[in-house]
Amino acid sequence: MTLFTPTAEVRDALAAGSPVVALESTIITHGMPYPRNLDMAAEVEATVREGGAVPATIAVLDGVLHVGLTPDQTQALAQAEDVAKLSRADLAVAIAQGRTGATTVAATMIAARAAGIGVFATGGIGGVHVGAEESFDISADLQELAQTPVTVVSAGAKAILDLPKTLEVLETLGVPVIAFGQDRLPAFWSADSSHLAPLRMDDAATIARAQLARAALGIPGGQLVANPVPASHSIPEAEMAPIIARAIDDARAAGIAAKAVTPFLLQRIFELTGGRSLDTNIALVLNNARLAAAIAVELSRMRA
Ligand code: PSU
Repeated sequence: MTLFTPTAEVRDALAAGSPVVALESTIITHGMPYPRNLDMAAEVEATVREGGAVPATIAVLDGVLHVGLTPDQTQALAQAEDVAKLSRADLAVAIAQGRTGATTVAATMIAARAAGIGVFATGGIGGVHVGAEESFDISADLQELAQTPVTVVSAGAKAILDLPKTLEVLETLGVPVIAFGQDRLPAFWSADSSHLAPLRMDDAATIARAQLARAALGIPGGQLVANPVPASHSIPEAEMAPIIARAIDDARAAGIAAKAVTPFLLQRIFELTGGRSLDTNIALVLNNARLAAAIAVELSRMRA
């Protein structure tokens, strides 16, 4: 059974030990509207290339786990409706059933590990949802970070979440949460937040070295890098807070649950900010792609 299908470019890069950065596809299908999602997907790949690494966007297409997509495949995914959102629980099922699905942070980490890719750029990870004490809604992304040895470059956990509870769970699971270049945790759309980050690092080489040290010690799991969105696109936490609270109220009133919560909230916040949240989301993904490429370059150098 073929585990995954890389593009020729990704296969050659992996065989040569050259830098490769994994990219997820849920952000394309469930995170942004068409055609901005398609433009974002192309730009993020171009940014990884500019940084000296090969991009590998991951998705399941008709039961095949692709590591690296062609422009046509990306276009089809960006326009498709009713694509499944695949996490740890359903990735293998989608392959067995010949289905098409986009991979979340958790599923992308699993595919990256299987392919031998150590670094992955996304927007924001899932985490503990507001009201989780009632709903028990905690993203599978957190468990994945505890188990799968991939460094995930994000702008923090998405600010729609309960950030203090998300940090607590990550601490319990032994996941290093590393703010890049600052002491405080970024909060997705906001470069700064009221929460102190557990760890801080200031350069890509140290992040790569920590990943190798972790592996050498036999500690399972990955690292979460929280990279603040550039100041030019940051929306202050105080400005986002009432908008996020309103979106969460709307989700409750509409009875939105489980996998539908995050896409609903992102779309509602897009409407409530008059589209500004999407510009910021795209800016932060590109910024994360830049840093992920730099980490991948360092990793490849250190492994050589
Ligand atoms: N980052 C973004 N937009 C997104 C996501 C990340 O900028 O839509 C996706 C990721 O795939 C992440 C998922 O794994 O949201 C979290 O969903 P949930 O809370 O249902 O686990």
